[in-house]
Amino acid sequence: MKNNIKSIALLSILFVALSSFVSKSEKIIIKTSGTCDMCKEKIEKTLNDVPGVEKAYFNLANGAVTVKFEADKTNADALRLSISAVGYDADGVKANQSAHDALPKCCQKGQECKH
Ligand SMILES: [Cu+2]
Repeated sequence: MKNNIKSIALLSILFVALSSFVSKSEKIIIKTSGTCDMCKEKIEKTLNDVPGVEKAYFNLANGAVTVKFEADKTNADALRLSISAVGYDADGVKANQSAHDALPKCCQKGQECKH
């Protein structure tokens, strides 16, 4: 009986620890104006440097970046803003203009990367 209570207690502690770990993590997909390898590197690095971001993956095929993050440390709007700050559109958030103009020519909107 004593052992039973012990293992139930242990199990519930484990469950609470696990569920709090799981519920903190969120995943979103943000559409960006990035197009090439350089854009990919820049956007992934920018997001991976944001505190709370677990993993950012930029899909070259459609310019969308998948971000896994801890919901109590950052949020979707903050992530979109950090993409905008380095010169790219992020969903409805327009790119910061001066950051955009400082990008390599082929990474700017309306251009096509051929490398
Ligand atoms: Cu580019």
